[in-house]
Amino acid sequence: MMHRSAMPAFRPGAVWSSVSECARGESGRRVGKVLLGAALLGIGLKVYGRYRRYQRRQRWNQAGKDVVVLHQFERGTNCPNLSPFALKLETFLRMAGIKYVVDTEEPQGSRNKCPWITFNGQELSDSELIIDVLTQHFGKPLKEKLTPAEHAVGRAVQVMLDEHTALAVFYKRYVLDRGCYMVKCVPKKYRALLVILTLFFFSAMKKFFYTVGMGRFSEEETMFFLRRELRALEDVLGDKPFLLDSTPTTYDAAVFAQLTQVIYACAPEVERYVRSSHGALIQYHERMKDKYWPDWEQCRAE
Ligand SMILES: N[C@@H](CCC(=O)N[C@@H](CS)C(=O)NCC(=O)O)C(=O)O
Repeated sequence: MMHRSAMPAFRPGAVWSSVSECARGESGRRVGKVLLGAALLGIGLKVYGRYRRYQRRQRWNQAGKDVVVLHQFERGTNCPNLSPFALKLETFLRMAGIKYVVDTEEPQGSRNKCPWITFNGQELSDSELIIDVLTQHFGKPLKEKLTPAEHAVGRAVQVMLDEHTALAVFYKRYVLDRGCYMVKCVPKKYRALLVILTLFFFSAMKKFFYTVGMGRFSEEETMFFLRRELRALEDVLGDKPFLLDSTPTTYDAAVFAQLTQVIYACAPEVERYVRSSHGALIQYHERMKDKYWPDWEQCRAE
């Protein structure tokens, strides 16, 4: 072993001169050119990306006064959108008679969440916050005559579905079934990409679901939660045509969107279960579909 005092002293000047000597050599110059090229390409791509982003925003800002630009994922094969939050928002826009155009070039905005909107030059995200802003702006376009207690029931149902039922559906889709059924629900052109992404991000997804809690449960336990929530939803619905009233309210947008995922975009056995055990929910879904999605078939991807 070398004695400490016998070790050669570290001299930064010497290191620098051997690096610069190496860089002056033929291979050093070649490496330098490659690095410079890669850096310039990276900067170029970033600048081009920013420019395209700027151009898109210019275009969206010209959609017209009070016209919503709804940024969301492309249509699914079984239903108009595989994001329940995007489907909720689009359903709300239809219910409220608000003019909108759809963009699928940038489905996740600056908060990296789908959906988001551009509205009168402003960018807004989160389906609930967006519905609230639009409701204020358009002077409560849905004429709801609900008591505070009914509003509370509506909110509780919406939060149950958006924050818990949706997690159970996503967990079944992406982890328990490893995306096998989802592949059939996305347009053909994205199938290979979905398979690669699922393989690549599978452990990250598992970790995410474990962190939020749902990932700690078995398939049987997850389905137990799902069945219990569908039962609760059917009990709140009772024999009313819509969730809380004889006419639809804002809460129906969330119910319809989450129910769509459960029936059409979770798993074939889940769809069979709902059809055989929850006729009232199926009829409710048909009622909403007929009223607000007469173009349902045209809104399905190949
Ligand atoms: N609370 C949000 C939820 C939106 C949301 O989670 N969207 C999903 C798609 S279904 C998403 O963008 N996920 C991407 C991510 O979380 O990184 C809303 O209501 O808009």
